Order: sequence, then structure tokens, then C-alpha cells
Amino acid sequence: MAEPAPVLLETHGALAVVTLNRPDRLNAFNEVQHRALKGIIDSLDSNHDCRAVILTGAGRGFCAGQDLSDRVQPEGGAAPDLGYTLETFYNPLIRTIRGLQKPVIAAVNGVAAGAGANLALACDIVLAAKSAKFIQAFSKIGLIPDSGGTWMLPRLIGEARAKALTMLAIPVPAEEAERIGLIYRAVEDATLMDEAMKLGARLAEAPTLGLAETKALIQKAFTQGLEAQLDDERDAQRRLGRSGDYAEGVRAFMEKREARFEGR
Ligand code: LHQ
Repeated sequence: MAEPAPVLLETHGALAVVTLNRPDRLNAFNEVQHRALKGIIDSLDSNHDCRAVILTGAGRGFCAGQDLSDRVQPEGGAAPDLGYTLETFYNPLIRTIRGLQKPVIAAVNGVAAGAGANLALACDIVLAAKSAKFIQAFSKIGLIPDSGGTWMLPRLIGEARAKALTMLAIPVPAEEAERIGLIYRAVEDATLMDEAMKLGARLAEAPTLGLAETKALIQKAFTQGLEAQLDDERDAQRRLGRSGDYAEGVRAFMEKREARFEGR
């Protein structure tokens, strides 16, 4: 029998739902799953008809990070080059999601551990089922929080919490993750996908160019001062002022009707 696809793609109009699909391994990444996900995300990136993306996991987990069964080192065997793995797979994935010119929602259906947790946190809006938890599991196996973890965590939750949660690999339940600002919202398990689909559908009808500029500007804010940020806001607003969606938004407001944005 053919192996099931390691990543599934469904489209609902302009909304794409991408599902990591190795449920018996809690969707931990092997190279095949990495290549499949990268291929799908790249195709959505260049597809103008796709205006919002949901990333979720099949089964009871979101993603348990690297598949460690691929990584058992034989006694006396050569050490693996984990830098190669990051450079080849995880770093391009995180860069692509952060650079995607459309919003990405993580619908965290269950445990998100290691690089799986940081993959979720790299998404623009993180919803999680109340039973889900986030674990910076790296310190348990002698590693650092990769896939952007050391960059995102102090920014999201501050240095004190970031250091404690990573060094102690403390599991953070979804409701606490919401409370400390690690994620946007924790929702009832049974409603997670409905909530994610509602949010996704709304974003897929929004002015995509404006959302893309908003995403890029908010991400930039961490690495530059107010002067540079004001300049970048001016440039982005200038570009958006020439967009069809801006013209439509203003017309719709003046005509007291719902705007029909086209992502142009
Ligand atoms: C797994 C995994 C897994 C294989 C669950 N691998 N099978 C980047 C560069 C290169 C290399 C190194 O890593 C990285 C980045 C990283 O991501 S490092 C961090 C890697 N991930 C982890 O350390 C997490 C390991 N998993 C766990 O700690 C637990 O499984 C969690 C807390 C996620 C879930 O615990 P439980 O709910 O108790 O489930 P479980 O442990 O029973 O797992 C269910 C099955 O999934 C089980 O298989 P089995 O055949 O016994 O049913 C696990 O072996 C398998 N699984 N994570 N990462």
C-alpha cells in the first residue's frame, strides 16, 4: 500500500489548509515531510489565488520537532552535522513563513515540541486547543531552541520567562501560553478548527497587500529604531495608496457597503 502523504493540502476558496501528517510520530519532521511542506508552502507563496494559510497537525499532536528516531547515534559513530539540518530544512522553512506575503495561522491541535513549537510561533496568529501544550524540549537533549526560538521567545514573553522555559523544558499549556503572550488565543478543543477556519476565511477576504505590509513592518520593528520604522511605514503606505484594495476600501466606506477586496 502507498505511504500516506506526509503533508496534506486542502483549499477552501482563497484559504489553504496545510496539515502535517505523520500522526504516529506526532508529526515529527523527517526529510520527506520537510521537503513536502517546503514544496507546498513555496507553491502557496507564488499562488496569487491563495490569500491566507492555516497550518495544523493530523492526530493528537501538532508537531514534535525533529524525528529523533532518524537521529540515534551508534556508539562510537560519527556525530551528525545538525547545522546542516538547520541550514537545509528548518531555517528555510522559518524564513519562508516569516516572509510569506499572506497571513499564516497556526491551529495547534495538540502538543508542539522542539522545532514544532517554534514552527507554530513563527506563524502570524497562533490559536491552540486548550489541551495543547508548548514544550521547548531542546535542553532535554543538549540542544539550543532552534528554528527561531532564541529570537522569538524573549520577544514574545521576555528574557526571564524565555530562559526558564527553555532551560527547564517546562511544558506550557495553551491557556497559560495565551496569558503570557506566547500565543494569540486558546480555544476549546472541539472548536479549534472552526475558529481557525473562520479566522482564515476572514483573512482570505481581507486586503492581502496591506496585511503583508503589516506583517513585514511588525517583524521589522524588533530590529530597527523608530526613525527607520517611520520611514518604512511611509514607504509601505505609499505603495498601498496605489493599490486597488485601498481604492475599493474607501469607495465602500463612502457608499456604506461591505468592501470587496481582491488582494491587489
Ligand atoms: C517521536 C517524537 C520525535 C520521533 C514523539 N521523534 N518520535 C533540529 C535539528 C536537528 C536535529 C535535532 O533537532 C532539531 C530540532 C528539534 O526539534 S529538537 C527536539 C526534538 N523533539 C523532542 O525532543 C520531543 C520528543 N517528544 C517528546 O518529548 C514527547 O513525545 C512529547 C512531549 C512531544 C509528547 O509526549 P506524549 O504525549 O507522552 O507522547 P509520546 O512520547 O508517547 O509520543 C507518541 C509517539 O510519538 C511515540 O511513539 P510510540 O511508537 O511509542 O507510540 C513517540 O516515540 C513518538 N514521538 N516525538 N520527536
